[in-house]
Amino acid sequence: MSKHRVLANLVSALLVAAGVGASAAAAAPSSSAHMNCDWYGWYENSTRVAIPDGPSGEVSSPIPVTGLCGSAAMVTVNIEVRHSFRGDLLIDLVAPDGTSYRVKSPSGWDSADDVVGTYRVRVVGGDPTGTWRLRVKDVCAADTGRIEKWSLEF
Ligand SMILES: [Ca+2]
Repeated sequence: MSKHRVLANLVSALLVAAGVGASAAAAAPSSSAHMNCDWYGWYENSTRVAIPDGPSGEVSSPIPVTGLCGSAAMVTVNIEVRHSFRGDLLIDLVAPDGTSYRVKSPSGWDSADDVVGTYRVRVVGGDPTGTWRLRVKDVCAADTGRIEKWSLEF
């Protein structure tokens, strides 16, 4: 086997190991199911939800996701939470399969208001169809707030 051939085989094996072969196959629509789905999706829940005060306040806001092709490995989460002491807050993104991904940890030193920002969350690849949830916990008494809105981009 030539040196060039060995290299080609190695690259091919690495691509398969990295799952590139699988996604390349998925990227070439061959069935009608793939023709009725989108490769990009933006979903929002703008229903205001009050966050019960800590130390054990917890609330979650759902976003149902449908119509996406392929699998999700990275999700962009846009969050607008209004709160008078954001260090109280622990925020997780919960996937349809129940796996939770930490978006923000609480901090007793962070006395600023509000959590407003965009977070890139790496998730275990899989079918993104189903109900995603933003779960917000308030771990300390006194200050309160609400989820104003949040959205997901795939
Ligand atoms: Ca609180």
